[in-house]
Amino acid sequence: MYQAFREFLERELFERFDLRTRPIPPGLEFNASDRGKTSATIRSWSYECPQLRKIRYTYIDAGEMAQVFNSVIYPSHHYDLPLLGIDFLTFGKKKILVVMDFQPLFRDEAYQEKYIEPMKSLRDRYDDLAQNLEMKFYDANQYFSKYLLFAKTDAETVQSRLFPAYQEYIRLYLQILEQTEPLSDPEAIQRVAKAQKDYDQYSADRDPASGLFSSYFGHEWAERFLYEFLFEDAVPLAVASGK
Ligand code: BLA
Repeated sequence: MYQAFREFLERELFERFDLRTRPIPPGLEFNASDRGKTSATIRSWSYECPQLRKIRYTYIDAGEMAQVFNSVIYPSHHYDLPLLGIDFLTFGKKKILVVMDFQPLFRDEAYQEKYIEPMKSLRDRYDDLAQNLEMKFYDANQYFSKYLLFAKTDAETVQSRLFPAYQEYIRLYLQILEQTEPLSDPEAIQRVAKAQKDYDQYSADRDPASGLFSSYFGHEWAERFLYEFLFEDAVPLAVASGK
């Protein structure tokens, strides 16, 4: 269902950047489960280049039970750009939830103006995909912008509306990256590094997918996937609290 989305992202990135494969820890790149009624596979890709220190995307294919495409792009610490976050989920025939955003690292006016306002006209044209739904797991005021796409929708709209919106968001993001001057002040660079690390911790602590990973692939694998791949700069809660 989202394969064309994955292929588009891949093509855009490979055309613009000199990408190298970024290693994925052993055993986490692919897994298959036959625990449920239908079999499920999970496959991940990761790349890097001088401007983007971590590109990762994951596809879960559990046939009609679940189709998931999830991605985060982390710029180099020399760019204070938001992260590009994508989470497209289809469960069964009915439930489709799509989220896409430039996930801000900072919340000051100047930052909003520079990195978030450019999304406005796009978001206005895809108003139907920005439904102001309430967040249960995350806090909309942390690492989400006011122009995020967040919708409960249907398969038809995924093709007719989400696909073009997605392409425009990605192109805009890469265009902003190309126009942004890298930081040179070590303190500014440190601040970005810290904000990106905090994003990983925040996301790992709240990730609504850990139950899903556990149910298909077991708790141990799920924990490794979360803390060694998806959000590798986060430490597990029990460790963080010293237990
Ligand atoms: C929600 N994301 C969800 C849910 C799941 C995932 C299972 C809950 C759906 C429900 O309501 O039942 C799945 N999250 C995943 C998967 C991965 C993951 C499969 O990290 C990893 C492979 N989530 C992101 C990113 C964004 C994001 C990058 O990982 C940003 C665009 C957003 N996901 C997001 C939001 C929700 C969500 C906003 C709704 C959660 C809420 O209500 O608070």
